Amino acid sequence: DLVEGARADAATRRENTPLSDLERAAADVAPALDALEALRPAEKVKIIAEVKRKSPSRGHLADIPDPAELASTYAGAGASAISVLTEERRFGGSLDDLRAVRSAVDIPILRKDFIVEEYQVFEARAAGADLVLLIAAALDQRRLHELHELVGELGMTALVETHDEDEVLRALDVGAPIIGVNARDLGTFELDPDLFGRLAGGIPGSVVRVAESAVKQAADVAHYRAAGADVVLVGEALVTGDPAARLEEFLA
Ligand code: IGP
Repeated sequence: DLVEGARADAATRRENTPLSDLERAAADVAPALDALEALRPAEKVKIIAEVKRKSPSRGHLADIPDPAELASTYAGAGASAISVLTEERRFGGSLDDLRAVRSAVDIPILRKDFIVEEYQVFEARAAGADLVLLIAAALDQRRLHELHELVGELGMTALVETHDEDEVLRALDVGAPIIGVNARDLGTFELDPDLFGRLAGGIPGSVVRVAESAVKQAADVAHYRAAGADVVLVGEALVTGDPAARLEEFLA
């Protein structure tokens, strides 16, 4: 499955780059940007724009030969942060993509992957990430807590992704400052655009609420906003169209 694939790929990278090297690299890069500040609730909805080539549910979306250029376009069009899918097998991403994006923008960058080990968190920081996705469904509570702590120790911010009420409670229990609700079930790939609205009431206003997935048009952003989203995370709709034009519509 997705988690085991990500774990195996991390183990392969670890053979070339031991954890001690990564720890040093993570200490040498510029400190993480304040993602919480960048995503703080405001009068207008904010958008995290995603660099996404393909997905297991949707197949090929876009080639994206130059992720740095796409990220610059996103930043120029008003994105508050950039999400970079680094999962290679099913999403066609890489840490090279994240490094390229880091060199191009000065807004926070989210490492979007199936993160289950400390090694991957150090990789994220060494590559210049400011935010790390932690998927509650992929982690038991102890792992979620440990990885969440490490993300904070490295100066980054976690975005804890949830898909039901119990996972929201688990995210709150570890003190997640940013909680996402993914409309897509990562087991069945089914979309439920109303899930965010059902779960949002259980997320206190002191936490940044992120609606993830299922935005096709501006009305979908408005729908999430009306349901309480501070931030909306959009991938497919941006990479399959004119990214700047779409982003501007979504932010209008
Ligand atoms: C973006 P969409 O429907 O706009 O392309 O979705 C993002 O929410 C989605 O890529 C995503 C994801 C994930 C991918 C959300 N959580 C976890 C991989 C792993």
